[in-house]
Amino acid sequence: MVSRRNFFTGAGAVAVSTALVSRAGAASLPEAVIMDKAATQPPLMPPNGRPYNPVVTLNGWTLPWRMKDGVKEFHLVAEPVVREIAPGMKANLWGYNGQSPGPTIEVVEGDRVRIFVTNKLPEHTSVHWHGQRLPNGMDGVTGLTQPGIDPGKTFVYEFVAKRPGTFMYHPHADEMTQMAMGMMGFWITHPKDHNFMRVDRDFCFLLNAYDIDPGSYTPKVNTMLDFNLWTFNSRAFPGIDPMVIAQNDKVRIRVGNLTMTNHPIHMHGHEFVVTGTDGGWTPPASRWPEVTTDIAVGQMRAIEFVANEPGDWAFHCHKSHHTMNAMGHDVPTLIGVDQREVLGKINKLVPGYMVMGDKGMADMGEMEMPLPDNTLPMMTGRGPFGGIGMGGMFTMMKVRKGLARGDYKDPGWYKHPPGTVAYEWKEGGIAKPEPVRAPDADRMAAKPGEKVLQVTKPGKNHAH
Ligand SMILES: [Cu+2]
Repeated sequence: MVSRRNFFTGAGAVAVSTALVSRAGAASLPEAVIMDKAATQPPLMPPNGRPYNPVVTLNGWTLPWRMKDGVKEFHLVAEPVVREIAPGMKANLWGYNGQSPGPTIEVVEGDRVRIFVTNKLPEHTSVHWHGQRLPNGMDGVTGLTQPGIDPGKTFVYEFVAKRPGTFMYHPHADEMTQMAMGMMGFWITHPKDHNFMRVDRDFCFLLNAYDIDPGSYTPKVNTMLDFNLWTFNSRAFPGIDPMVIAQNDKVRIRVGNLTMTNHPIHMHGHEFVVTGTDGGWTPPASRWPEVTTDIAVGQMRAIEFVANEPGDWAFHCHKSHHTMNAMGHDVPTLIGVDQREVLGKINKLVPGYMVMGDKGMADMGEMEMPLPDNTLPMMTGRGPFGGIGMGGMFTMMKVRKGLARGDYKDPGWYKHPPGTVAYEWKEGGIAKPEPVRAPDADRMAAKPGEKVLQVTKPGKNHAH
């Protein structure tokens, strides 16, 4: 972590210290800690206050606080930030304390919390504490419950964290712009009894989305649906860290959705139950096992399971366009279209033009096509067996035997026990045996060279 105060240390620090101390003393603002890394930070063990089991924010961090007369004091700074979406691509976003999303705030049920919010954006803002029980005037809706926080001003929010559970924070001020630019963060209120619904690993992240043209850095804020970067905590795979888990750990994953559409979040290898929603913990009798849960806009879900199957298990949004990076859209479907003749003609006009997508799009993931600077290829993640063919809202749960408690280091690729990986079939040493098929199978399959794709333009053959 980088402290803003670090700027004042070193030579000359003594000379100016008196002035700084008296100014800080008068203002009494807690330090605004900033983060300069997009990597997942280790859980922040509470240095004071009541004990709790901290969460791990995927590609994020938890904001340290100051304890003052029994009140937990935090300092959020709303400001423009540069966020690395994945190695090779950075975005000009707005966020808090150096990153977008902002830091996770962790408190305990019953804590009195005071949050100082300093606005370093070029326009007014506010912070709404999504899901909290609090005095109406602390709810952060510009114009309705408070005036906007003008650039350069600091506002104070103060309330008791009454209900334990999973929350978010975001502006209610020019929100179409400010949320499209990445202003959001996670909030966890831990239960007073730190053994209540205790888990071994507790992960959290937000679903968000951006529309950034290939080669540019700043999101288009007027986009309503057609986003091209689908992200977990403003990171796109392969920029998203894996969730590292010890075998047989009880695991909770908390997800909040601040995009403009729903996301069916899907887990491989295990079943889970939804143990928490925006409104709190679900009654145990209301839970059922599933492997996908749909998270609507503005919702939070906490899912739980025992990670007893070792491996590298995929964890992703099941909308297939959401596991693609930019360039995934506005590409015509050319499957089955033989472009060789066209290619010859185009090459006379545009030397080096490439045929794309006539056998599907998989080849586009690894294509040696020149991309504009600061652009992520559609699907760049590589695994031990080759290209993973996904980007966007995708990561892995790496479940390993014998990991120490608190060890979140990437353990590398899973080493499969012998005989447990899908393999190529060979018959008598022949790698590509002709499959035996029913006598009339040929009648149903397309013959080589046969025209199987017919495009009918709507309107031509329609009576209306
Ligand atoms: Cu999705």
